[in-house]
Amino acid sequence: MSTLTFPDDFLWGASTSSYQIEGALEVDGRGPCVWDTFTRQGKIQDHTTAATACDHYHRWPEDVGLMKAAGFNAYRFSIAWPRVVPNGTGPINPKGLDFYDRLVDGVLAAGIRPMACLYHWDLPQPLEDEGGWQGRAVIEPFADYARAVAARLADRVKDWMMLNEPNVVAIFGYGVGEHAPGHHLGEEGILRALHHQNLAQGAALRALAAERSDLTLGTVINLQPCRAEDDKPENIAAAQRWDAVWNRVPLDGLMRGQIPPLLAEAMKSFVLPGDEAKIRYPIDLLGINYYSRMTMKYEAGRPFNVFWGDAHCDRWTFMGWPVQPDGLYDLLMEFKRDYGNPAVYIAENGAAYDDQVAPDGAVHDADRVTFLREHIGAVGRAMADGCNVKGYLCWSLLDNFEWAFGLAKRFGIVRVDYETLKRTPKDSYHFIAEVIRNKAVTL
Ligand code: IFM
Repeated sequence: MSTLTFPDDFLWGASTSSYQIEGALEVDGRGPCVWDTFTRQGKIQDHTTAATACDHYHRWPEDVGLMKAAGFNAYRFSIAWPRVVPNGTGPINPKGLDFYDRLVDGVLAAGIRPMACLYHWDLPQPLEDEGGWQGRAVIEPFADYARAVAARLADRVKDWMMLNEPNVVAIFGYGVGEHAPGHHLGEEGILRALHHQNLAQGAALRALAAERSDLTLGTVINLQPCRAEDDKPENIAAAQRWDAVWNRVPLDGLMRGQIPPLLAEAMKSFVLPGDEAKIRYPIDLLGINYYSRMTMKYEAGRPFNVFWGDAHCDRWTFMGWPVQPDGLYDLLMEFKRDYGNPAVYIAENGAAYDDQVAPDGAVHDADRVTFLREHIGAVGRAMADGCNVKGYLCWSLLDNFEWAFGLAKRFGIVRVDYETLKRTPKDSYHFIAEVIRNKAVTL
């Protein structure tokens, strides 16, 4: 057994996103978003919707109480763009901002640092109707929305994340149609969506920096180490291509103002002169989401001729994702080596399992406890080896609407009964509370 300790000022908590937990989709002037449309089109596997989800919109005081009781000192949540600007552009909806105003006051009163993310996938439908992330019409509205939110909240919220996982939006939303808005636009659609999110992010970062100088500005990217399945040249090349798309377009765009050389030709028709300078920004804090590594091989007919899976793993989550805590350690060490060790925090890490309520009324989610222990351990090991990690926020506080999978996949450390909306802290919740109390994890 070994014990890894964490500094006193380490950030501990969880992340959530507006669409996945709030419900109240037609309340207080909220406008429609792409996920409302996608859900109505019958694209959700278990045919559930996010209409109620966890009803966090009304039950947030209870949820903040749960965070406080677990000893959290940080909470990353997202703000719903369609609540604040129902048409995506134009008039602000004060009632939408009122909700986040109350939430932020409640989070602060609980002694928790609110970390706000501006875009966790709920693109206002009117902006999608204008081409969404395929074009530039979204960029200025995003910066305007960022300004409007900051004008109301930045006196109290100091940590601002622009986007969450732009690569997932681009690949699954615009490339292969598995997420909203459901387009099958292939490689070019993916790269366009990535580039325009990068531009919107750059514009919003500059807008917030111009408003106030006391903010910690950043974004959230899910980085996944891409490895070739074997040493066949075509598989090595496939891994390099996918690394360029998945990791480097968002990361090198932001940190270096660079389009990955491997993709320069494919992106040249829509990258305009001066764009590189616009997408680069010296952020203060990067949120890294980590779930697993990706193992790649060549497969013709798929975007970028790449297939990913993982043949080299013996443990899987209920999502079918491999359990690879070493991948998190490797990722942090590689990031330190390649990007000069800037401040990062784990903005999401967690697992869905097929949780059941036991006869004693509790949820004994031993697999999730092991998952969290091993991944927090990987973070601790990377820190002991010099990585500049400031915090660990698990995904997620509550079971929630897992996008195209609906309510069936449960990621929460707190169970939500979707009939009664009763919250039940799982064993993993108590485990995290113990880690926070001890400022240490034992492996
Ligand atoms: O639920 C999602 C979240 O919205 C973004 N990151 C991955 C999570 C699990 O799929």
